Amino acid sequence: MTQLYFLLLVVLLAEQGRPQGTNNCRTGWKFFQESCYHFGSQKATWPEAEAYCWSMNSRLVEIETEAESNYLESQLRTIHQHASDSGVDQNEVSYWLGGNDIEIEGVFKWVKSDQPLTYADWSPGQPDDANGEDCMELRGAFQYHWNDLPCNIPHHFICEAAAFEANTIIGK
Ligand SMILES: [Ca+2]
Ligand SMILES: [Ca+2]
Ligand SMILES: [Ca+2]
Repeated sequence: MTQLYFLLLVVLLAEQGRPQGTNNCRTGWKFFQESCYHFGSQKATWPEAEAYCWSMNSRLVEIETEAESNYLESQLRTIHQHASDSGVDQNEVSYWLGGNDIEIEGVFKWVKSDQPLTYADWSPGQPDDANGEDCMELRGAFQYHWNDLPCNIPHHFICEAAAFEANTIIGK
C-alpha cells in the first residue's frame, strides 16, 4: 500500500512538472503546444508588424504544422465569425503571417527563422503575386487559408513567442 501511495505521489509530481502548467505566456497571449500567440487588434504594414512583434520579444507567426495552422484558423474564425461575408473590409479581419517572397519571387520563406515552408495551407489559386504581392496573410475571405498580399497594406497580425524558453519570461 505504501508503495502504491509513493507511486501516486510520483505520478502527481510528474503531472505538475509538465510544461503546460508553467508556460511563459503572458496575460492576453494564447497558449497552444509550444508557443504563445498574440492576435494584434492594431493594424500595421508587414514591416511595421514585424517590428512590433520583435519589440515584444516575439516574431510574426510562422506556421510549421497542420495542427498549428488549424489552431490559428479556428481561433480567427471564432473572433471574426462573418469574415468571409461579402462587403466585409478584409483589412479588418485578415492577419499577417511571418513569411514573404521578397528575396526570391515565388519562393516563400519564414523570415525570422530563415526557413523554407515545410507545411503550406494556401487558399486555392494562391499565391498569385497579383499586383506584386509578397507578404503572407491569413485571409478572412478565404476562410483563413493563406494568401499573398502587398506588404504595405495596414493589417492585423499575429505574434508568436516560444512558450518554454529557459529562464526567459516571454513578451515582458
Ligand atoms: Ca510556429
Ligand atoms: Ca510575390
Ligand atoms: Ca494573392
